[in-house]
Amino acid sequence: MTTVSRLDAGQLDGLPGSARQPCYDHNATTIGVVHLGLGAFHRAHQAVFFDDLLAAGESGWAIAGVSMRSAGVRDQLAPQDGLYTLVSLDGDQVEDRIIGAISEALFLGEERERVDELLASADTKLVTLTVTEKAYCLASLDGGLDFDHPGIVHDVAHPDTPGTVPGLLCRALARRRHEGLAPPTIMSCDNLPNNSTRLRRAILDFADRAEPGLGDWLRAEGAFPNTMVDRIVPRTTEADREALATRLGVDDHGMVKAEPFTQWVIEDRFCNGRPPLDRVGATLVDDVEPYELMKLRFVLGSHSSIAYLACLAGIKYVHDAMDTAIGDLVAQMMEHEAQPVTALPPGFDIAAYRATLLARFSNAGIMHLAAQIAMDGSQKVPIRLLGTIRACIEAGQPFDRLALAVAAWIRYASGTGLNGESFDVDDPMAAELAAIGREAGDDDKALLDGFLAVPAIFPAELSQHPAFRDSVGRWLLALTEEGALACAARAA
Ligand code: CS2
Repeated sequence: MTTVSRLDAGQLDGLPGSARQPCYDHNATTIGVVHLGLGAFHRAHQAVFFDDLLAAGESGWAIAGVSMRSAGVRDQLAPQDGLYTLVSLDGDQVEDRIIGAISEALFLGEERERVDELLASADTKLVTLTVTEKAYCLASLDGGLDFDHPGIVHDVAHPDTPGTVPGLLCRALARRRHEGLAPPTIMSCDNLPNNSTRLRRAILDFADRAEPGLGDWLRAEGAFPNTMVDRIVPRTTEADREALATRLGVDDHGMVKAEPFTQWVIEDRFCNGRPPLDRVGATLVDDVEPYELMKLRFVLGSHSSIAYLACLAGIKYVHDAMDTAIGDLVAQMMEHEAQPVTALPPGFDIAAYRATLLARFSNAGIMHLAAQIAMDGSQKVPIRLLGTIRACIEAGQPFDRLALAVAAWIRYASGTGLNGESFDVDDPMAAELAAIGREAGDDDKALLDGFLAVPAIFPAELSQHPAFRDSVGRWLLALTEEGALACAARAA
């Protein structure tokens, strides 16, 4: 392999013409956004919109990215001036783009003082987050802050060194209030419905407990716009980095890869400046909910269905699964089970949206691992599959294809596949669910009863619903007897 040096600002001019580069003066920008959760999705999605904004002359919207839990991404980006390559893949088409929007990459555990300074800065007008819902420390999906959460217990007792998102933001907000500064707009970009509303609940609960008056000040002065974010961003591999090094002649430790499709729908509600993201392709709306439901029920429900059936069928990549009956199944599932119960945005072309989505899943260029999507099923299945099934039941609509996907997840999460193979289930509840699987052994009825008895996943209205139990139970048995592809073909 040619000798390559690390990507940094000094090399931008020398990169091969194939690499699209920042077309603005990095030094002339000001940090206006603090982002918590410096993962691949942020770097392939929001940061790209802000890079376009900076290129459009809006120089006050550079980003300081903060990793909350580890120094890994900071150590990747800081030595290369926050620069990284976004590799966009569509079949055999590859586009390399150097993103410069992240001016600083920080790790809270080692750079708290700088993080505090940025959160309290008058230049900081927006805080965005991709930290996953677990980091909100909510007692339940629709509940308030969990004051028994170990991190919250710590932050209440040690307000000067908070480690949780609610604790960290409340400390910064209290400082801004004391210094007479307006709060920044706080915008979640996590994959869940009413994302910023849920985050607002966690922050207000902490504020009410931590400092008299802070919560009411936030209720009066703050803004927490909900958002829907969409871009498939598979995990980057060493082979991806080596291919990039061959193309550009640089070793980019912070590269990310993604599909070309990207969508950002934002509730048009800001309290401290308004980033003109609609100038660079984002959609500013009054009501995000229809877009959230579409994302949840069409994109994520299909993704999880593909993931579990593919894993049971021994298929590694999403695009390969789309070439089998699994692709037919999700096409029919979207049209005949998700669509009849989902209120769409006015005038929305749902047939075109479904066709685009099937093409996105079939994109062989991104090499999306089914196992990556299969992670955290105990958190994902309730909102991606069970929510749609509940809507179908309420509307008297069929949900047999969705029930097959639920049965596939149960079999997968049991830890033992259809041929007795073991799955390395990456899930906060993996141990509990594997224990149910072991207890059930080869008895599919016992496996069904064991899983449906977990209230954190299956609410009583489902676990005690005869048609739901019957449909999932029949598919569990059929998966054992016929296999995943035969079931997908029969259900499609
Ligand atoms: C995927 C999502 O890993 C997963 O759970 O379903 O990351 C999905 O690729 C994105 O939300 C698409 O916008």
